[in-house]
Amino acid sequence: MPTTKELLDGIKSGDKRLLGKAITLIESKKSEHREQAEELLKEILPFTGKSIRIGITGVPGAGKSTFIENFGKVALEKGKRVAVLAIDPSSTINKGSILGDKTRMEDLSKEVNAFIRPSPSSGFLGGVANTTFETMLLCEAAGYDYILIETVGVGQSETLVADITDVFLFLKIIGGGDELQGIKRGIMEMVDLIFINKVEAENRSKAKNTRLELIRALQFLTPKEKGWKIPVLMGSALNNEGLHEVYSAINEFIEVKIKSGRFLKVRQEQAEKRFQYWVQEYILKASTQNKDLETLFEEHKKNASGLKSNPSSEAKNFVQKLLGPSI
Ligand SMILES: Nc1nc2c(ncn2[C@@H]2O[C@H](COP(=O)(O)OP(=O)(O)O)[C@@H](O)[C@H]2O)c(=O)[nH]1
Ligand SMILES: [Mg+2]
Repeated sequence: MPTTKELLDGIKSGDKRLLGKAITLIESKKSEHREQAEELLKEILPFTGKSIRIGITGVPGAGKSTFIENFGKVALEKGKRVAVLAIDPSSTINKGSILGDKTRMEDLSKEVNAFIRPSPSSGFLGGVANTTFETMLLCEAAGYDYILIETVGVGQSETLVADITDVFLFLKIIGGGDELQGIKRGIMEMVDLIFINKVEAENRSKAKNTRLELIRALQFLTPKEKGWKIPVLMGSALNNEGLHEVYSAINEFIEVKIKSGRFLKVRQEQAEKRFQYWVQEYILKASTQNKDLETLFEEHKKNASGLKSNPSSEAKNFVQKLLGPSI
């Protein structure tokens, strides 16, 4: 592993190879790597925070990767630099799907001003989201203006991505049953922008109906950001239609957030959540750092799994022994 200084200089000078190595360091579970990762994160912090962090969700096959490929090109045309990250829960199971995505972003992955990094293929979702958050900071320090995070439209990963991004885009396709499924799934509370994708000549009028249905349904919801009416845009990622409108809408939304002071406030709230995540992580780690504690931890865990004792009281008893009776 290169030294922290080599990684820092490499990241700041736009060296993709060293950025890749730094991300691998962040994703590593080894404690010596974690120490160096913490050191590097401290060094890069002054160079972070300047990008726009965009989360993109939608059911598998909705066209997220195709959208990212062509939306990325729109941003490149405007002289911006684009980084693409992914959180794909299925990758922890079949370790395969991300490869499909890389092939979908073939052009973008060849661009000098674009960087694509698939989701780590191991670890629980919470952890994946955390490494993605830190990977985002590295990409920001490397000077990428837009960080696009693709996730799959399944509950937990959507919430996690909404929790680390500035704007959350829902890619919807028409047909295939109930148009308002997204609303039922409660995703609308998290969404800032909707793009109806795969709208081509043969389904344009149906798409217009879907758009009106969504606009009507959105009237009953309080948007996340005051003064922002969630736009329902439509087009075709494959045919590069409607992507410029999405680009403008995203920038307009960020302006609204900056003017209202919410941009910074939300980032502060998100950093708090990351802090809480790490407190849990370090307490858990401390719980098994020596033989005695580990035995105690296992004992209480066994009581809980023995179903004869309530898990929360076992946890409380254990943490009281770890941190003292003040709990
Ligand atoms: N007709 C049409 N097909 C599209 C469009 N966007 C994506 N696709 C196709 O839909 C399939 C899934 O696309 P992909 O980007 O992998 O979806 P993801 O699973 O959401 O990332 C691929 O065959 C794409 O070529 C579109 O706008 N129109
Ligand atoms: Mg994809």
